[in-house]
Amino acid sequence: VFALAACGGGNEGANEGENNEGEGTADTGEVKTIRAGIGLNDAHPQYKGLLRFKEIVEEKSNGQIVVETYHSGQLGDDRTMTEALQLGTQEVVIPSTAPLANFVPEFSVFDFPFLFPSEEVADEVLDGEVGQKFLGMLEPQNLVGLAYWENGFRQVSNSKKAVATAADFKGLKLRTMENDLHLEAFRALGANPTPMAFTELFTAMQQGTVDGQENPFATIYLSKFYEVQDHVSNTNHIYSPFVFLMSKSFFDGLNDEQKQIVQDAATEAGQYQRELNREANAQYLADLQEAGMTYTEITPEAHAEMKALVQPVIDKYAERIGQETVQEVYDAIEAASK
Ligand code: KDG
Repeated sequence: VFALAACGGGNEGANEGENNEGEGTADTGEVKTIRAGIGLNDAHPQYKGLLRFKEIVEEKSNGQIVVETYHSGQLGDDRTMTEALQLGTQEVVIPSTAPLANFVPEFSVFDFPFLFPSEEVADEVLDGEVGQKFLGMLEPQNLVGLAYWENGFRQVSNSKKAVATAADFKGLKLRTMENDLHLEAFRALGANPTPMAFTELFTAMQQGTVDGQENPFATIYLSKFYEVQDHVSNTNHIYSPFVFLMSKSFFDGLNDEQKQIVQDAATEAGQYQRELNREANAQYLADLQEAGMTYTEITPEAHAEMKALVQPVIDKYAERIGQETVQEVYDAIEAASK
């Protein structure tokens, strides 16, 4: 609707002699529209962060860039929306790194189980040199990575039994994100995993196609998974970053000032989103128990056992990605952990 509204306000129709109204606010005349989509719903900090992005961009661009926000997979799931960015039919999506690894395999490294020891270390690595290097790998895929946001530490929930040790994964039908490493890691733990888009997950749990899933407490609570799940454990098995992506063709069409505006807004809104995400985490866990789920804490010994079981999968993917690249990530984590 907005895309053409102010088109050519500067010169076109100049010979008609009555076209000067409305000039002055806009120097280029053209209003650009960003359609931004996410899979999570409008209660999630990810959507609140997206609203903040909208606010900043619209204000700083004096309305020259308009942001339309879509949640709950209204525009598709992570994979289809990312493809839409490549085609130039959508401008922004904020997927987890896991489905993004289907576009740039190196991103799998961020989904290595038990990689990041804390959110703060993840921030430092992702916002630092190494994280930026990975964002650069997106360009040949027609994608521009503007910032990392946070999905967070993932936790297993299910409708069958309390998961306390690795042995409890045996036979559990778990939905995973569409990512081979996730699939293999859950197989190594003894589970029976199925890849599926987030948009199909609630129904799959409701109908019993899967017994459970894994997502941060925020998602489990805000997506009301407690209505169809009985048990949750702090498996903390993977820290999921989000990547704020923009279509490269759209980004290239912005002038330098506009590029800076969207870059700064993605970063600033991301910091806000991370804060919101962390602040509420403890509360979400309490809310889940309040809603009737049993909560099982994983002991350090059980964590160590899980880690040993998935190590061969990590080794396999480290080989595939390239030891040197993986080592850079390990070194950055070590440096950030000091
Ligand atoms: O908006 C983000 C979602 O689309 C997705 O990335 C959430 O972690 C997620 C999942 O399990 O699919």
